[in-house]
Amino acid sequence: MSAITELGYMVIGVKNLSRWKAFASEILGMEVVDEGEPGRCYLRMDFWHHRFIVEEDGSDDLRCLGLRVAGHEEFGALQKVLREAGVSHQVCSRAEAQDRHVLELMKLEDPNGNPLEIFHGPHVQYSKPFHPGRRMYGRFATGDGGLGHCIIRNLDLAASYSFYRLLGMRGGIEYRIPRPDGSVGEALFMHCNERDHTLAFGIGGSKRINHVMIESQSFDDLAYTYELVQKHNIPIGITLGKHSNDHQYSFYFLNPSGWLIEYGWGARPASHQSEYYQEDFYGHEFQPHVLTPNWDALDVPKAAE
Ligand code: MBD
Ligand code: FE
Repeated sequence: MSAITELGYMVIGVKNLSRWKAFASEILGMEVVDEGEPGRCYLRMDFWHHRFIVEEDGSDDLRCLGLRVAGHEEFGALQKVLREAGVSHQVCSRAEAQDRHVLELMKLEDPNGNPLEIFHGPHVQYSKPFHPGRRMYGRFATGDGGLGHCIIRNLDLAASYSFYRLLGMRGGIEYRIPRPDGSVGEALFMHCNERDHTLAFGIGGSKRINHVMIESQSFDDLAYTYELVQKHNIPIGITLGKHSNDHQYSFYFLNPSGWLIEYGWGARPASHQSEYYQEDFYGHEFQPHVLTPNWDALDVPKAAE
């Protein structure tokens, strides 16, 4: 009744907005929308007003995730669930909701300190067909599966699991990866719709966000993006490979903020039953030498600064 239905939007903070605009359009194929607000642009992937709000705040990190519920009643029911569980949350003003282009909005934090916004009623613009920022063979796979998935900061897998269960998400430990020192690395994956996972925990770095996965409907867009990334010498953090949980064929590369974009194709739907794996099908070699590059030195399209 009160459950999250999708990862609807993300707010990201960046150091260099013009570089992000060029990267989002010319490498990722997203549509950049500038509404004249200083230090802000929007990125579209489909009919929604935006899937990303990009703000030039210098943080180069996730500002918040926008998690959708179905409607007004579900929004109210979730407030009750949070109140009864003692999770603090702030229901936002109409002006704050309007700033996100949604009908109703509340703000809270997960147990890892990741800022969340729960909303219903996104602004969807069917009069404005998606116009990719560069050539695409097909379209992004969004729809009922939301914008994609991301891996965010985790402090305690059990606490993350309980919190997102409260929000109506399902999932569990899906990878138990043996490490050379004999210990085992565990990663938690949670879903809320037919996308295999929407949020994952247990893999990370120093930022709130490790990566966001965006998925193409066409294999040709995966291959074309791979070629573009290589042509512009954008560092690849994890090589092409296929994941065991979502069966997605994907690769990971650095964005101008120094965290990763996973670009994928061909995922299977969520299985709704637990399974675990020790490794992927093939590929997905981690490239440990990939650190935040000097973006000035890369041959990446740069919008007029
Ligand atoms: C994923 O999407 C992912 O990013 C990792 C690290 C493992 C399985 C699926
Ligand atoms: Fe992923």
